[in-house]
Amino acid sequence: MIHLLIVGVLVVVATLGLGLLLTQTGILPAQASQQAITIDWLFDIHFWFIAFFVALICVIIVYSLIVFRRKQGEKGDGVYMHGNQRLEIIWTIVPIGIVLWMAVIGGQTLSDVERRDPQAITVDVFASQWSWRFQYEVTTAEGVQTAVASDVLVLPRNQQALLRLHSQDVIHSFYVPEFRVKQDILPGGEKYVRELRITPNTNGTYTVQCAEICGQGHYSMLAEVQVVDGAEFTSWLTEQAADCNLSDAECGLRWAETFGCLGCHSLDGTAKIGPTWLGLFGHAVELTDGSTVTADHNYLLTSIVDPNAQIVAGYQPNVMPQNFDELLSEEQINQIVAFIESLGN
Ligand code: HEC
Ligand SMILES: [Cu+2]
Repeated sequence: MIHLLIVGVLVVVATLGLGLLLTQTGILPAQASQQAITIDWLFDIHFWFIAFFVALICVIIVYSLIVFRRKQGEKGDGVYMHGNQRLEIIWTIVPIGIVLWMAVIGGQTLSDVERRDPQAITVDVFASQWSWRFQYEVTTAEGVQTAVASDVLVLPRNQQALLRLHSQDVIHSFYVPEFRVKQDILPGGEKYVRELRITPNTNGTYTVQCAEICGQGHYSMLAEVQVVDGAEFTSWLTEQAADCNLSDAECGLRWAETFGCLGCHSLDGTAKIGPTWLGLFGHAVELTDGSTVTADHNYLLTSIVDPNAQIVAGYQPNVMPQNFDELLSEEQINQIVAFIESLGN
């Protein structure tokens, strides 16, 4: 009886220590969405169960090892016990009850996390090796429907965002640890578009990281996420929807940012996944077939709309996306070329 009491007390103490360590010491990232609160609630319940069972098992083992060890002069094995029906019924019923209850709260949490808000704003997310593009539908003051593309995901606080996830090549995965929720992104067109709902509740800057190995540049597939006040979001969107009224080269830089070119091309001479744009225009480029061409206006244009036509020596074909002639307008492509030309000498 005294053994039972000591083990009981030790289990309670160990459970408390381990449980508090797991739930109170901030081993999870900060919470920045409504969904994160719900998911962490479920997490904490699991942490407490884990703490209890680890404590139960470890305390009994360690206690037995020490207290019931074979003492000097003792002979033979311990007494075997079998066939305790009452115990067997208890250790069958109790775990079944726990598992069923966890299934119920798991289901409730899932439906809570996926709850649909009819007021949700929609953002189309385009993942490709190895960049992110976010597209918003906007109606301008003149009543014209237009799309805004951005390389930063800006979301208003306390409003549900419905992300529609598209992949242009392989399987990617959308994951912002502070939002907790995660969703794989499948190629294959509209039929395979997956949805993810997030209600950010804390202003700040976060990072979306691809959570599915997707090729040699997977590690670099990151994008910034900004959660801002509703009013700030609206003015940001309006500003983005306005036509680019800067110089051609400046607009070109803007498109190169929003369409993810700068994930692969540097502006400072360093090689990334693709060649740098610094000092490219007007200079000789060596190609994989051994020939040399001058990077003139036409060469740049072709490199963008038909990248496989000429492959730069030391690089692979099919790494640069092949669909920029569909994604970008002719004007946008010309502005990007103007921007690359401005980096020429
Ligand atoms: C996933 C990485 C990636 C992205 C994104 C990407 N490129 Fe490339 N790009 C490459 C690679 C790799 C090469 C070299 C192989 C080749 O010639 O196709 C290249 C080559 C080029 C070249 C020829 C460079 C030279 O030194 O001759 C130009 C111009 C270019 N890209 C423009 C763009 C533009 C504009 C965008 C965005 C609209 C873009 N790229 C997006 C990977 C990328
Ligand atoms: Cu990816």
